Amino acid sequence: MDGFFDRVLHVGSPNIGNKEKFLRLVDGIFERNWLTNRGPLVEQFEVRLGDYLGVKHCITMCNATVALGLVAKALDLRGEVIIPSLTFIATAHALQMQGIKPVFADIDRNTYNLDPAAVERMITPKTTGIIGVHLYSRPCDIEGLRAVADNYGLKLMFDAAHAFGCSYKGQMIGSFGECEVFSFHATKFFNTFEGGAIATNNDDLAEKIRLMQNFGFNGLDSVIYIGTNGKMSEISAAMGLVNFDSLDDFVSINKRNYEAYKAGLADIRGLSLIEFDESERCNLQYVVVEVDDGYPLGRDQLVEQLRSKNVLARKYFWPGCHRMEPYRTLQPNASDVLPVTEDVSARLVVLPTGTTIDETVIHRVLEVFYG
Ligand code: T4K
Repeated sequence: MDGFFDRVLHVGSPNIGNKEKFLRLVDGIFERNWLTNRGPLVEQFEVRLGDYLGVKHCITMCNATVALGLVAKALDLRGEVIIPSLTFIATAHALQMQGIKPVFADIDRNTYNLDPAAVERMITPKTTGIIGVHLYSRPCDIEGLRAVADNYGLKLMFDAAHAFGCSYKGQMIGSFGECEVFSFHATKFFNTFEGGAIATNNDDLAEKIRLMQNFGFNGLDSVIYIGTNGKMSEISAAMGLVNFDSLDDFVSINKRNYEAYKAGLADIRGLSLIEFDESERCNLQYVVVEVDDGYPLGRDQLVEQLRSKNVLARKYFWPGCHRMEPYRTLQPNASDVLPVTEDVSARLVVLPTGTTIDETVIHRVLEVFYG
């Protein structure tokens, strides 16, 4: 089986729509000589995003990490904010960079998302907010988190980096909590090279975010907030507009790939593919397998086997933010309250999907699992 794949199969291989249309849009950018700072493509893209998500405001951003930090500031989050540890490090860093302590709460064993009861246990007088992460496209227990937030007077927002195009109880992710933050990074199923967006139905918050993403300017010579440079460029918006036209195709391909993995893994003892609620919309951008004790290889051995065949499987998001710096040093006892996070993160393998692979490739990837 050596030399199995002659190219590396990546988890985050970008999906790219119609290149000719993209190049035409790029020509227009050069003709107008307008590259960034709310150009016409960014404005068009925001309208399309808002319509698609059914949300009043959708503000494009340079990336989701800056967006998370900006929103934390705009919502006046301070002291401590509760988040999961099983997430990309950006969720924690966006807070820590603002001098806010990310407090890690444990997750639900079945959904891998924040467990509202665990969140409640982590609340202290310093807590000001909760950031739920819709991990691997599966929505958080939004109602459960809402109840906790309301009971304690906390702000609730969501890191929806994985959940563009997904729904919760029939409503698109994007309009829950104070706001939701999407990532359109190259490795996401829908990308704008780098990029992201903040979606909200709150008019005041939207206005504030718009100013804060442009240094806080509210006119040529006037600044009214502390702000940053969080703007999306025209070239990214062009990519977004083009990829939008292929959005349904990207989802269908992910679905086809997911079904191929599901059929192939069904009979292998000790491996389970994460499942999605068929009644909801889902982008299926991560194919995540949990390795149980019944499988002959440990998770790390399996990943090594895959990598030896050029399948660059990932261990997202092992070992959890709490075991990475600076949190490992600042919060040395965090793991005491994260038994589910610790167990789950040591078992997950994320496999390649998206438009650059197909069922034939997946059948060969599956051969590695059969041993
Ligand atoms: N919140 C959550 C829950 C997130 O998952 C993320 C990002 C964020 C917030 C922050 O969003 P952004 O600020 O990035 O908008 C990658 C992505 O860089 C990151 O966006 C993503 N989550 C995370 C899950 O994955 P790395 O460090 O694993 O990336 P890297 O360079 O190892 O690339 C992943 C795979 O994709 C590799 O096998 C190579 C392949 N790849 C990558 C790029 C960039 C390609 O084939 N082509 C490419 O153009 O973080």
